[in-house]
Amino acid sequence: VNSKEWWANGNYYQIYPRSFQDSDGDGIGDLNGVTQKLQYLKEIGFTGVWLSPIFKSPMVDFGYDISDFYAIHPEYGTMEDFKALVARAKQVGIRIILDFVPNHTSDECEWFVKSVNREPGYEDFYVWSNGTVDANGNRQPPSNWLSAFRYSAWQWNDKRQQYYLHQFSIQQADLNYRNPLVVSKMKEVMRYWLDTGISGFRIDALPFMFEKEPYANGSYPDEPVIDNVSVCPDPDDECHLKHIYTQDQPESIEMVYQWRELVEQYRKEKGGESIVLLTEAYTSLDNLMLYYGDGQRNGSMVPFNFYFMRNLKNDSTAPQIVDYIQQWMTHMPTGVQANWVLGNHDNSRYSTRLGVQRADLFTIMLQTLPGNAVTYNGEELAMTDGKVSWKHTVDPQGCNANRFNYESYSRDPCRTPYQWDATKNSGFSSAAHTWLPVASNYRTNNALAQLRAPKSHLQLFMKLIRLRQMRSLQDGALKIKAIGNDIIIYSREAAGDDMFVIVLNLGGNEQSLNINQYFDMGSKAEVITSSMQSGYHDGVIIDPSKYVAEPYV
Ligand code: TEU
Repeated sequence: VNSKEWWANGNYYQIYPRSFQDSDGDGIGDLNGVTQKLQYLKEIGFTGVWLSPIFKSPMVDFGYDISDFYAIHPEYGTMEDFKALVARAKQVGIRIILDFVPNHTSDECEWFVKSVNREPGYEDFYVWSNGTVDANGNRQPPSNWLSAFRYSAWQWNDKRQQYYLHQFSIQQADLNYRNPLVVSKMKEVMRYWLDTGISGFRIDALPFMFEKEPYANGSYPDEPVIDNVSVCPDPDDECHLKHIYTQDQPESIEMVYQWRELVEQYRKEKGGESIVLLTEAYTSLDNLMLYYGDGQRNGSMVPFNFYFMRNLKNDSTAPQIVDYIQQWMTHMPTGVQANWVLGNHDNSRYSTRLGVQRADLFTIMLQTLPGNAVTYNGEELAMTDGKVSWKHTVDPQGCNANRFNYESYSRDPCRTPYQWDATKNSGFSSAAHTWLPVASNYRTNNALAQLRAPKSHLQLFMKLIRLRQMRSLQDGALKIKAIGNDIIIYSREAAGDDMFVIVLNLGGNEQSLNINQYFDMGSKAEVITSSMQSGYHDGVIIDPSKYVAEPYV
C-alpha cells in the first residue's frame, strides 16, 4: 500500500456520540461535545475519528435506525454544529469519518411510508413478500430467516398486507438493493455527506445487504438450521441458522466496489485527499478479503478485523495468536493494509473480558503490528463495561433491552458515558440523569487521573502511538515467533532503520530471554516488552522521545 496515503497506518478512533460529551446538559452526548474534545484526541495521536450515526433517528437502535439520511439528529445538534465540528477537526488535523448505514432505514423514514403506500417507484424499495398460508389457514412468514436481534426477520405490515424483511430490529426495514432506485438514492446520500468535507465512511452491516433472489411466487428458501445447542442454545437467535442466503451475497461485494468507484470519482471531480472506506463485516477471512478487492477491482481500504475482539480469551496461547496474525497477513491482497480492532459499541469491552493487564499487552500489539489500529472510545483508558440493569435502560422497545434476557443481550454496558474526570457524571454531563449511568469506577479510572498518574494505560497508549512514527513501525516487515505457550516475540524491520523487537509475556511467569537467539539484533535494535508480572503499564521500557521530537502531554 502507498503508506503516504493519509489513511495508511492510521490510528482511528470510534466515537459513540450519545456517550462521549454532553455540551448542553440534557444527559445525552452531542456534536458540540465532540468538537470540544478534538484537541484532546489530537494530542493522544489519532489520525481519524469515526462518528457512530449522527442522523435523525427514533433511537430504537440509537441511530442505526435512520429516519432522515440528510438531517442531524436533534438531540445531537444541528447541521451548523456538524459543520463547526468538521471545521474544528480540520484545524487540529483530525479527519472525520461518518457512519454509512445502507442496509436498512427506520420504519419512520419517508421512503418506508411511500413503500407501504405503494407510491410509484417505491413499491419495491424494501423487501416485501406475501408469505405463505399453512394447513390451518394461518399466515406464515416467507422463510425461516432470523433477525440479528432474535425472532423472525419478517414482519407483517397490516396496511400493505405483506411481510417486510428486517435483519435487525422490526423498526429497521431492509432496503431492496435489487432496485436501481435504492442504489442511486444511497449514492446520493454518500455524495451529500462528502460535500460537507468529511474524509470517509464506516460502512455498516455490509454482509447483510443482499439476500438470495425470491422465487417466482415471491417466497424465499429457508436457511439450514445449525442444530447444535453448544453453538447456539437459543433457537430464536440468528446463530441458529447458517446464513447462506442472507449474508455475504456476491452483490454485497459488488456494492462496496461501486462505492469505492464513487469515492475515487468524487476525488477526481473535486480534487483533495483520498476518501477512506472502513467496512464492518463479521465474516470469514476469505470473505473479508473480498471486501478489500478481488485483484481486478478495489473495495474498502480498511475492513475491520474482528478476530482479536471476538476470539482473544484469557487463555489464548501464543501459538494461537501468532497463527491468526500470520493467517491474516498472508491472506491480504496486495495494496491493502491490515487493521487491528479491540472493541466497538456492540461488544463487551476488552478490559472487562480480559482484564486491564492483558489490555496493555493487546494495546501494544494493536499499535505495533502492521497497518491500522482502530480504538473504540474509552479503550485508551482501559475502561470497563458499566453495570447497567434493566431499570436503567431507556430503550424498552429497542433491540438492546430484551426485558427477559437483558443481561445476555443488552449492549448498554459497553456504551456507558466516557470517563473524563472525577467530577459529577465523570465530567460527561452536568445533567441530573445521564441517558445511561456512568460506570461506578469513574472516580479512579478517568482520563484526567491517567494523564496525571506516573504510569497509566493512557500514557502507554500515547507513547506507543508516538513510536509508530518510526519507519520500522510504519512500513517495517513483520517477523513473528511464538515461544512456548506464553511468549510472543516479533520484530518490525525496515531497511537500514531501527529494528523494534516486541516481547509479550502472556503467561504467569517471568522468563529470562536471550532475544539475540531469535533475531539478529544488530546495534540499533530496541526492545519493547510487557509482561503480566511487572505491574500494569510497563509496556514501553524504551524512551520514545529518543525517536520522536513530539513532547508528551
Ligand atoms: O452491526 C451489524 C452486526 O453485524 C452486529 O449487529 C452483529 O450482528 C452483532 O453485534 C452481534 O454480534 C451494525 C452496528 O454496529 C450495530 O450497532 C447495529 O445494531 C447494526 O449494524 C444494525 O444497524
